[in-house]
Amino acid sequence: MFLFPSLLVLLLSVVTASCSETKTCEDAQKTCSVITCGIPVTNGTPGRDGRDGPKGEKGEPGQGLRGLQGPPGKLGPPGNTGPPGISGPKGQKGDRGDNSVAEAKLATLEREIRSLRSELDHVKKLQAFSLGKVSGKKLFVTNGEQMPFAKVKALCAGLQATVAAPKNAEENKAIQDVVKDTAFLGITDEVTEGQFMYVTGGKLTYSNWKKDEPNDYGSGEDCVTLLKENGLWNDNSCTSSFQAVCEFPA
Ligand code: MAN
Ligand code: CA
Ligand code: CA
Repeated sequence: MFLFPSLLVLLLSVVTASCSETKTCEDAQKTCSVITCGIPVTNGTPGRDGRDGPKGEKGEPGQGLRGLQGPPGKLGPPGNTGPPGISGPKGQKGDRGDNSVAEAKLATLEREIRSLRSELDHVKKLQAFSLGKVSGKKLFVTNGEQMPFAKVKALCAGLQATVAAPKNAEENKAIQDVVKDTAFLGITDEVTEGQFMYVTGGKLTYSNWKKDEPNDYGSGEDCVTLLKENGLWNDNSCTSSFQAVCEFPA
């Protein structure tokens, strides 16, 4: 805005200069667009300073000397505990002590073990005899109780035995003879429907199914029972209760 008055003064000076020397004021009126008649024109006072220009680019770094390096910083916190070192070398063997007391105790224990072994052998023979055990043949034992299949498995396992599973007609007859009612056998098709396996592992090598069995009746039957009356097999519900029979190896 304040540039304008200066420009106007300048323009007026030029026009006045070109029109005031040789021509009359009237003549000048014919040729000049701006005319100042009668009043002599002098230059105006200089305008005010313009606004500050934009900030210049950052200068080159100075040539003066750098300041001295400061003092070292404070000591940092201590580091974590390192891993344990490797174990030291093995010590030397100690002196041979007096073993006599320990040796006497050991001799007594060994005598007692021999005696207990002998007594156990005797009890086993008596028990086998009382249960009708025949040498070279499996022993089938029942407590006469009825329970679901899972309980029969647990009961036999607790006796270091397995659920009775006949591998031939003779074993099937031995189980039939020992039970007083329908009993579970250690055979199921729980893994693959229709594929009966021994619970101890492996496919069936002997079976004695009743006519029209197995039929996976109702909501399904994955366990096997032996009928007291004829020794024939029927697939049955594992959650129903039947007599528990365990077998001990021959
Ligand atoms: C009937 C038959 C058998 C089945 C039992 C279930 O005896 O259908 O196949 O296992 O019922 O109680
Ligand atoms: Ca089944
Ligand atoms: Ca059935």
